[in-house]
Amino acid sequence: MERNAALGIVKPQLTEKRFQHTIGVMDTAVQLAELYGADKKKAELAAIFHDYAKFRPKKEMEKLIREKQMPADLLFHHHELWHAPVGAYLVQHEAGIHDEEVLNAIRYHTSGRSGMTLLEKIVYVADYIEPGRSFTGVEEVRELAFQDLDLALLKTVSNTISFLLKKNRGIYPDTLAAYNDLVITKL
Ligand code: DGI
Ligand code: FE
Ligand code: FE
Ligand code: FE
Repeated sequence: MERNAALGIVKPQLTEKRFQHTIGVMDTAVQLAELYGADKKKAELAAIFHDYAKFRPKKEMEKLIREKQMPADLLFHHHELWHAPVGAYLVQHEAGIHDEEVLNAIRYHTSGRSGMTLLEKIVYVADYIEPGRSFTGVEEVRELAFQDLDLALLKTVSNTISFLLKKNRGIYPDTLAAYNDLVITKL
C-alpha cells in the first residue's frame, strides 16, 4: 500500500495531534530502517498504522480481546495496552494489511516482547523518540537510537517500567520479558 493511501485510511481514526505523532513515527521509523537495513516500506506501513485503534471505545476493544482470542491477561492490565493487539487485528480486517511482520510490529509496539524482530524494535523506539515527544530522557534515547538500536530499546523499556512503577501501575508480562531479554543479551 502506498504511503498516502495508508495515511488516508488512518487519518479519520485519529485526532489531529495523534495524526501528527503518527507522521513523526513514520519519518523516524523509515530513517531507522535505512540505517539498520530493515525493509523501509514495512517500517513505514507499520508506523502509519501503529496507533490505528488508539481511540476505539474500551468496550469495543474488550469485546475483540475476548472474542478474537487475544491474550486474556490483557484485561487485567491497563487499557492503554489494548490498542496495540486490537490495532493489529483491525488493520488486518479493516485496512487489508496481512503482512505478519507488519502486524507484529503493531501488536507489540506498546509492550514489546522477548525476542523482538528488527522491525518491532524500530517501531517501538520510533514511537518513543519521534520529534513530537518531549518527556525527560527522550534526548538521550534519540541519540542512542542512531548508534545502537538495542541499547536505545533497553533504555526505552526501562524508562517505561520506571514510569509505571512511579504511578503504581501494573507491568505487563511482555514488557518485563522485553526488559529481561535485553538485559541478558545486551549487558
Ligand atoms: O500510543 P502511544 O501513546 O503513542 O504510546 P504506546 O502505545 O507506546 O504506550 C501507551 C501507554 O502504555 C504509555 O503511557 C505507557 C503504557 N504502557 C506501556 N507498557 C505498559 C504500559 N502500561 C501498563 N500498565 N503496563 C505496561 O506494561
Ligand atoms: Fe500506541
Ligand atoms: Fe511505544
Ligand atoms: Fe504511538
